[in-house]
Amino acid sequence: MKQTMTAKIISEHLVSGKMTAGEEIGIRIDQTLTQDSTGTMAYLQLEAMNIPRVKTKLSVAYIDHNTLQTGYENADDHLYIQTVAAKHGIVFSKPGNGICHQVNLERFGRPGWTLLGSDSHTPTGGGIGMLAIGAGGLDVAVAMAGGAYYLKMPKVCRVELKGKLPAWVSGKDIILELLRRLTVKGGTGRVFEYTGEGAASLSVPERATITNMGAELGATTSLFASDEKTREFLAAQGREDAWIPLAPDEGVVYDETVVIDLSELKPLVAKPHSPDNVSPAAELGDIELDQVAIGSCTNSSYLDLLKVAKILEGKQVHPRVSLVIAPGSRQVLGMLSDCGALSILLRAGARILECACGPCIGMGQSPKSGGVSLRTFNRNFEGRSGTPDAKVYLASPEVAAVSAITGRITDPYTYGEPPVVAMPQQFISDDNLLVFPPEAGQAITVVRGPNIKPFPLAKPPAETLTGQALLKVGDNITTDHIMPSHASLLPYRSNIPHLARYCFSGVDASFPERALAQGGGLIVAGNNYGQGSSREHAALAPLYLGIKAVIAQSFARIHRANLINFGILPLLFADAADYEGIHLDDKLEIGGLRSQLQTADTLLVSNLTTGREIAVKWEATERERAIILAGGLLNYTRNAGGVTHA
Ligand code: MIC
Ligand code: SF4
Repeated sequence: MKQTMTAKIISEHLVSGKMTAGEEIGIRIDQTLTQDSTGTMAYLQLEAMNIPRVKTKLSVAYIDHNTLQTGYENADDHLYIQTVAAKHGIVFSKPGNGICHQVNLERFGRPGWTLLGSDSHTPTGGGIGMLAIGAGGLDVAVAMAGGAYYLKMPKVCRVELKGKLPAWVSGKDIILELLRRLTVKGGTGRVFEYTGEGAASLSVPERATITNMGAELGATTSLFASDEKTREFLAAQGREDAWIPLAPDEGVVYDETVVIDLSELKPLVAKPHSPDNVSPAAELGDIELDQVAIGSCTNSSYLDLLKVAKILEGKQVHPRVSLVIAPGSRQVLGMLSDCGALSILLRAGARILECACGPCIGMGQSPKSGGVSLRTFNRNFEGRSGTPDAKVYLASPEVAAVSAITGRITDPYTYGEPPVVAMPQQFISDDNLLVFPPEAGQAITVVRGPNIKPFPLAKPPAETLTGQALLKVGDNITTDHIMPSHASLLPYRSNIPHLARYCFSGVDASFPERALAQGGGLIVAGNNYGQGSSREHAALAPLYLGIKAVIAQSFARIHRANLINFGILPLLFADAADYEGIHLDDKLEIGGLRSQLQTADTLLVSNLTTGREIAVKWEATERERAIILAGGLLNYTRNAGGVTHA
């Protein structure tokens, strides 16, 4: 039978289930990655599983998010991760080595392998033909312990890229175009496979920009073929042995097809406050900028920054604008330095930041109040920059560099000839900031500073669920709304009691206090609840506050899995219109819960305040039912006597 690339990789890794779209499948995971803001929790969970060494072919722990060390907390977490990684046979990437997705692509990614990462942008690896999926830290911990990763078999959507990119248009514009067409929920339950002459013509970094931002579509992951360009990229990284060919079978039938004619694309910009709010740069009107930020796991490759340097050569950053540049990895920074591009950037007036996530997650460089920032990043959710009323626009490095000079969002088309850059024959990589784990059997003390706190454990549900609707929110609520993350909160990712005080702080600051006073309750939401990050904290903080269920019109994939993993029920309105029938503070009750959770697909919720009864869907697999009944994935794993090996 003819197969897509997705089907080829999944069938080689399948441990349970049928490969029919929508059915639950379990797959073996070859490689895992964690980063520090989700990693602390993931490793505490791995420790709770009592596994001496990881069972994957390779696991890497990156430090890239929490690198502003304004107190002891982040450094405590780094040392905990470093020592726990050494103990369990995990490679440790020190702070300063770069952003997990960029470094993983350069140094560890392999076409045809599966990668599970505790970060939603793990699909970056799809740029070299890796089936790379983002998940909550607990799912990644289970994979490190040798367990399968369970997901719904996605639909496979072909994105046919026709023609050639015009001058000044690049990979970022392709994914922004897809976001414009399909929106932030358009990719739910899907893998996007990029094919056609346009896909073949893109460089690996451009492919990785596209697969990275597939996360913004809500996609399970995205894939490019592993072709000659991939082989050349891996060879230039000194890793040609990692290359295998991967392509869809000729004539394979896809579940869906989208066609993009590259020659018709223009430089695009996503406007505040959503990555799908996209317009051509030329049609935005006159938007004055206070800041331009170049970097993040989306656009911080050597080729991206070389283009920026060529545009800025001999020019000056506009007096009003602060231009900040965070190279994606030490390899990128080293190469910019060696070829002289770094001096060009400095002379033009750029502020060079550490190779880390930095401003993308509000770790420094928050704009002025009401400030306007143009960024090459992937997310522009309200408040994410650390400045609640800032306006963040997203665009390609080309648009960002030209706009840094003009001081306003500028279509670079008006700017002259585009920069021409070529893929280097050889990347430099010294790997000095990678710490490889010692052989098994050595005595290693895991160091836990005062910032490391135990995490809350869910309890099996009671027979009757009663509680108030403590919060009612609309569509597309992000994990940044649920559990905000910026320089002052990120250091507490291993301290849930502290974090929980800020749960939903930008939406309704009284929520944590009300939830604790009521002994918990429920949340009511619209479509695509929990989009964005993989952070489990968006489930753990509500769990700590006593939230027992979320009733929504639909959920984002990773967040739904996180809710189940931490024993919170994700329920769907059977009739979307019933959303209107629940008001803030209404008292809700679900009777006969435990027995129904086992088999029922529909549950009845009594609104004790209005006297109405509504139906909610409990569309769960057998495994998910068992996890909820056990009170979360850790309890479930313990009851099963440990992780069952894939
Ligand atoms: C993000 O971009 O939102 C993050 C910060 O990388 C998150 C992970 C986290 O919250 O720690 C993600 O994308 O999963
Ligand atoms: Fe880091 Fe931003 Fe990428 Fe998240 S999206 S991994 S914060 S660079």
